[in-house]
Amino acid sequence: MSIDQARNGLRFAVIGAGMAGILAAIRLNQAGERFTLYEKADGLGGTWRENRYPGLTCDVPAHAYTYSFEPYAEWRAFYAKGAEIQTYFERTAEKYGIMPHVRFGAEVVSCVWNESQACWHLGLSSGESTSADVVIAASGVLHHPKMPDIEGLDDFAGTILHSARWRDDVPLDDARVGVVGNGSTGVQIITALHSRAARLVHFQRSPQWIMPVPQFDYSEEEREAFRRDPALIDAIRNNQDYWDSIYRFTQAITDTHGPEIAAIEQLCLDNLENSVRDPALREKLRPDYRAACKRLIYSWCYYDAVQQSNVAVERERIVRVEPEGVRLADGRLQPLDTLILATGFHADRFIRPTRVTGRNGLSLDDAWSVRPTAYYAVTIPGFPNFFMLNGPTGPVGNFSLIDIAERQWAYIDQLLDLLRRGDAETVEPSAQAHAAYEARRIAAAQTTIFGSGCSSWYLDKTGVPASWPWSYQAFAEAMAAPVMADYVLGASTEAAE
Ligand code: NA7
Repeated sequence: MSIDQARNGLRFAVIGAGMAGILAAIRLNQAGERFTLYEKADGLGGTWRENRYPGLTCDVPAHAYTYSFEPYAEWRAFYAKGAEIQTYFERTAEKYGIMPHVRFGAEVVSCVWNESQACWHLGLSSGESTSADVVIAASGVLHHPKMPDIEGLDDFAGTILHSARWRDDVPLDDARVGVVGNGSTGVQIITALHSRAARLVHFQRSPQWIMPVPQFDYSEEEREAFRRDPALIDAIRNNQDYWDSIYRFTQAITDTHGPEIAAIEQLCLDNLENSVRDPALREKLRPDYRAACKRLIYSWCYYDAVQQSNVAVERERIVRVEPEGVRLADGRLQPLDTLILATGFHADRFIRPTRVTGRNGLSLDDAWSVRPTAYYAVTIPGFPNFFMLNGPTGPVGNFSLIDIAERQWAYIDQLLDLLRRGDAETVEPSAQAHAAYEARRIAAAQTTIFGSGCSSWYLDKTGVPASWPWSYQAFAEAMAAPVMADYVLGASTEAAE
């Protein structure tokens, strides 16, 4: 097989048409590769297609939450709304010509490695099957809604729904609305609904650290300036203050007694003291765990919202849901017409429930029986030519996952070059390299702020923080070049012959 044949011969399957899958598809298209992007839903956008709740906003500045190669002059505000972000992804996918490669309504239910053919066999929910030499799993992290373990949810006489399963017929205007949960989602919903609901109750099991951030609109003149001169956008994206704040943030996560985390805590505490007038409400809203242990909430208007006369913060424990509303531990009933469950997601599924089976019949469920894991968040021993974007143990936090995915793609692309050149037929990390990485990662993760004693979706089921435990710069360095010695290369067909 010549080098050219090797380069043209690979067939790629990308699973998931969200931010990361679109990125992979664009890069594969630019490289002239043969690929199909499988998407179980009828549209692209992933989390931005799925989440449509009022107030949905990305907590990363809009100009930083874009692909590096596709700046966008049209953002209407510093922090963009979900619908705008969805439009951005749709436009970008169109512009880069990937739509003809997307198969919508095509859920991949199984991926099985075929040793003799050295390729993956994919089963679709339609019953069809297909094969690919390389699988890119870009199926997202937060997409399996978590229902709370509260008794009586089915008994509620009004409308009840999870925030990620929004419906346009939900009674909100002049209604009595309850929101359970105060992660980013619950907080954003409260800020959007206080001016619409007759009464709004925010049920909080644990108060949150609220980081004050500026929000402002971009005027039409500013957008016109961005259109004329994309360098203005680059200046925002590459703004040193912005990057310094990210570096400080990851420093804060990893050095739990350092000045960076102390500064974040002080900023949030000052925000609470200065923004909330009523001392009793202030105490209700005061967290009793370390800042950034859960994902920090970035908000410019939450404290304003909860001080409106029609809004109540409820810290009493929920006992059950009854037909008329929510019954609390002290016996009170909060009567409601609508109950919104902003109770988060099962963050440990990744590509599952797709059944992935690697070498020697090893299932991903078995490989992940203790916790989901991947070597440097990208590759898994026993699963050759299988690459994850935003997979387990990758960085999470208040920064752009687009940047994370782009760096991961640059890393994957270097491994793909081995296959393209015909240097190898398969590539996967060695079990030893992965075990050493995971041991180092777990040891470091336990000392991060995420492991400082709070519950959150950042923790795996054993209580260990599931994410990248080192600095942003360390991640950038790791992604710049794979350590090839840590990879096992399967002989290429020609080499074997
Ligand atoms: P999160 O951040 O996982 O928040 C879920 C919230 O729901 C959190 O406040 C939980 O309280 C609360 N919760 C969950 N179960 C219950 C029960 N049974 N009773 C009361 N309260 C409950 O989800 P989000 O959707 O807000 O955000 C997820 C990510 O999406 C976010 O970090 C961004 O990355 C985007 P707890 O804190 O556990 O006491």
